[in-house]
Amino acid sequence: MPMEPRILSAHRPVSLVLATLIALGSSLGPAAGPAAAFPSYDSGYHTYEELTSAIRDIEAAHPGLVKVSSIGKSHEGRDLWVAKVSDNVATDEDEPEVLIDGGHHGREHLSVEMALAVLKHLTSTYASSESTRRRVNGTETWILFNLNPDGTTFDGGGSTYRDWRKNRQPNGGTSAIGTDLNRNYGWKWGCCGGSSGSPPSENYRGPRPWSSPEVAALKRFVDGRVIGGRQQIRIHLSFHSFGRVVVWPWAHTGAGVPDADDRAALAAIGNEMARLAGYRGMQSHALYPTDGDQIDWMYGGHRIFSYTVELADRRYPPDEMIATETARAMPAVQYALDYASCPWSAIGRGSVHCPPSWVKRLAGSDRYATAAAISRASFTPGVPVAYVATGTNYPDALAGGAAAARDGAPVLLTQQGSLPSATATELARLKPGRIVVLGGPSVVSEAVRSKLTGYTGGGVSRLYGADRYATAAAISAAGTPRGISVVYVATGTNYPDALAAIPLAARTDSPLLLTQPHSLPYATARELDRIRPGRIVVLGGSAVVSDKVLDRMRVYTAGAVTRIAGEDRYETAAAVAVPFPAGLEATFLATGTAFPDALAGGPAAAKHGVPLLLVTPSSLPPATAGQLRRIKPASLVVLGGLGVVSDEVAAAAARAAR
Ligand code: 3K0
Ligand code: CA
Ligand code: CA
Ligand code: ZN
Repeated sequence: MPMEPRILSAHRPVSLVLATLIALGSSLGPAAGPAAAFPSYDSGYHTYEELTSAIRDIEAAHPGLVKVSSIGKSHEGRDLWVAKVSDNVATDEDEPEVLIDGGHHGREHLSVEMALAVLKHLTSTYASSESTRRRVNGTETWILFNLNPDGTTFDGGGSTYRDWRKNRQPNGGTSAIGTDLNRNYGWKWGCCGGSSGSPPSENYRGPRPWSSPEVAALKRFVDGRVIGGRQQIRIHLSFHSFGRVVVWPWAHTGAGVPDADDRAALAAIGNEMARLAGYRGMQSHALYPTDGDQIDWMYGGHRIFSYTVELADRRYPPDEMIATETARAMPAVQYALDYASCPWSAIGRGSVHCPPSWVKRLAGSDRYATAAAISRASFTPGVPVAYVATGTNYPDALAGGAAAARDGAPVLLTQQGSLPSATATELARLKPGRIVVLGGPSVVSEAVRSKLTGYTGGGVSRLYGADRYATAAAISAAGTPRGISVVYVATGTNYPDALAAIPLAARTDSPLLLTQPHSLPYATARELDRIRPGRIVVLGGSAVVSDKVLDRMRVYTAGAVTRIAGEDRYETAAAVAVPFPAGLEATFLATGTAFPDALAGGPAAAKHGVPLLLVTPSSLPPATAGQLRRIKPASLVVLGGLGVVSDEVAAAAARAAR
């Protein structure tokens, strides 16, 4: 039973174990003190120790479906156990996730029994029930059994209950113990008279948000479910008791959440869960105002559809009621699992908010990881060459993107002074024949260049000039034959036109040169003079590349100098897509308002022979929609996280493409 010493002794020398135990002192309550029990008439409830072994037994009986871990420790040092339930449970699959928790309030023992009942239900009916299999296999359900094991243990530890709500954290300067965990969340904490600032109060919010180790651990866990810029948890149920109600955000104000569809879907799902359990449903504030509570943070901080479910009709339901009351609420849990993949489908708005499965999003936690994800999705190990450019500006990656597209190679990004781990991991996977660094030592350091030599057998070279124009010219000079049929020229002062041009330039192995809006840089002119292309195509209208500059280029070609242009970057990208045929395997979508997530997209789209269109973070421009309607691609590839291309924009693009 002494959990902590055993874990410590497995990893640390004995003297350190002793020192740690002494340092932790009395906070190691569960290891040191007598095992707590429930009052004898309620022995059907699980003590913390009984709960721990029950969870472990179920995990052992269903190793492929259940994986138990700890999200952290309570104030007194008890592990906060979470069970993940899914098929292939050891793998983080791309499935909608659901979080269920219990035990915020010490005396609400039925909420812990409910969490355990959910685990029992999902595992014990998995083999016999097709609908359980669908729910378990289709989602990744996290069950956090007891957020306040110190409080529940204290409450149940006597011959009668102690009516204890808060955790067991001391408050400096007072003899009052405990923080109300459900007032300690950092969203509108203490804002609105829905909590107390006084330590003796039942609703004491703590000295600051997240001050309780239990709520801080839950925050770390939930924040950690943001992967590739997306919160994986879609629906959250927090079990409490009592009242037989289901409530949803906001709790701190009577106003509904601002987004109309979220507001309607929160209510629709909440009301249906209530109906299924024979409960009442309402916005939390209508029950009574609270602030710093969990569901407001879950929704406000993460846009998770979050519900407090108050079980039963009395404070201390006798243990005979555990089975009936948990069974009564189980249909609400099933409903939540059923709607996790797209909560808005509860109000018939699924196609607006949830892109279909043939829309693939390539995103990482930052620009470097996004570029790596884009590369990983399109390029296979053994590529002849990989290009590496700075991630802090766009010109080098764009001019290099055309060369990469020609070579069937990816562009990856780096910081000036250090190679990001996502880039390193992708290079290790790719094993490129050689590596080309784009830009001089002031943008990609010698240290990074030298580090890159470890990822290829073929050496690392650099291409760069005195400025972005000279760098683009140098990249072109390294691989463009004289007399090539067409050269593309885009502004060097913004990225969208050049980005969209890369897949088109790739069709003729053409280089991409850069120009200033009102004057043709010397390095660009000199490279055009060397190539003497069959014709020159300028990206964008006269506002981005002036007519004067266009005229200056005429001396370098016997053919025409023409524009591909629209009224704005979205129209220009759409015009670039026109030569691509309908019925393509894919079309790429990038944001037209921020370069970092889009930079690596050009060569990847080129690799598939498909165009790259632009969207805003929150809207699908008509010109983009028009090309999607014409091309009708079999799939869409969205570059970057929700912040740069929302699911709503991706879903709108999908509707345009069908
Ligand atoms: O979101 C909520 O409305 C929370 C209600 C919850 C609370 O924290 O006050 N009710 S309880 O304490 O009686 N379980
Ligand atoms: Ca799974
Ligand atoms: Ca997952
Ligand atoms: Zn409660």
